[in-house]
Amino acid sequence: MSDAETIERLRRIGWRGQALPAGGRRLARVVAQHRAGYELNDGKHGFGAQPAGHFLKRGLDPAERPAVGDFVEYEDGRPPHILAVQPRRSVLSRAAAGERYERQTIATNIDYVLVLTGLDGDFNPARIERYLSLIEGSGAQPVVLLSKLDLAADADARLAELRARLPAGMPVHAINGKDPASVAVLAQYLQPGDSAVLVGSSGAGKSTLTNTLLGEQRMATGAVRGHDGRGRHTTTHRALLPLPSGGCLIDTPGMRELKLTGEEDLDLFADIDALAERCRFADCGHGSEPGCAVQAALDSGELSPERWRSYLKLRDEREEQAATLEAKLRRQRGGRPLDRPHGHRHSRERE
Ligand SMILES: Nc1nc2c(ncn2[C@@H]2O[C@H](COP(=O)(O)OP(=O)(O)O)[C@@H](O)[C@H]2O)c(=O)[nH]1
Ligand SMILES: [Mg+2]
Ligand SMILES: [Zn+2]
Repeated sequence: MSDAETIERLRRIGWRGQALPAGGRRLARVVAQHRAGYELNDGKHGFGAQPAGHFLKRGLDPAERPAVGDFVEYEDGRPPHILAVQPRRSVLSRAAAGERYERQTIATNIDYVLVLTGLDGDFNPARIERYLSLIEGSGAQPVVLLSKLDLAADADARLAELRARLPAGMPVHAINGKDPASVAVLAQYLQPGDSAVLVGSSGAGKSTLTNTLLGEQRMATGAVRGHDGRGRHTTTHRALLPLPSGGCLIDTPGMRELKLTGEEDLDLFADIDALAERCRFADCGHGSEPGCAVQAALDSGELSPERWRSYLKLRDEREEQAATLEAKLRRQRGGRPLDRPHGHRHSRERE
């Protein structure tokens, strides 16, 4: 196979690099990660691979290990070995649930993050804002999707509520994930060479939508339990799937917890930051202080109480995670202070 053909094949599965690796190394994309190893695809074939020893060293930042979406350099063998991860054009991560601070990579080299929420009991604008905050620094574009349009009586009202609440220009689509005609609106995000990752709670309809886009029932879907609108956890690992449209889709398992990493900017709430700048006191707590611009906006209805609460929750969590991250990095540096504070591009308070 000529280099030109190899490059053409890799382009189709989303590669944007210029030159193929030298030294007999080959290139493929990570399409799945199992406990027992990785699954790669070179644009033509899928095959298993193991990470080289240096990826297994203790103390290695998990963010440096191969993740779904990565283009990796590997050497043939039984099994093939992943030697290096190519630079990523985007990385979507979250903090792992649990006591210790650890960043977990959800997917890399993606162009769009499709945030899927059911228009049933799953509907929750604050959770959508949490996802959007996580996506902000990823390098990928967010797209908000509302599924189960066919089941929702009040879809128009919820759509209007969400559009009013989210920044102008944020794409929001309501769909029936079971209906190919309804999901056709997503073609614009799934053109040849595009990569999109689907995120959302378990039961939101990720696997159902994936199957409709695939044109076949490849992913197991879960029946919704009656009482809470949630599905069973049916997707067990992330998997990247080439679609008939030419794009690639990553289906993720439902993520129970979506902790911020501490590096978010919360640009989604820039208007609230701007409001707070207008408070009479620089250290205003936005409670009962006189001249509080936030309270005035809440009173006038300019700022909704739900959005204010959502912001406070994410802001506090971001601050807490940023402090934990900073402490961890300081420990790793043997107690030396950081030269670069994380996640504080915008100062929260006037100084
Ligand atoms: N009526 C209807 N049901 C849907 C839709 N999307 C998903 N479902 C159902 O919701 C349940 C959970 O869907 P699933 O795709 O397994 O969710 P996942 O956990 O996000 O992968 C299944 O019973 C699906 O048939 C939709 O747009 N309309
Ligand atoms: Mg699923
Ligand atoms: Zn105030």
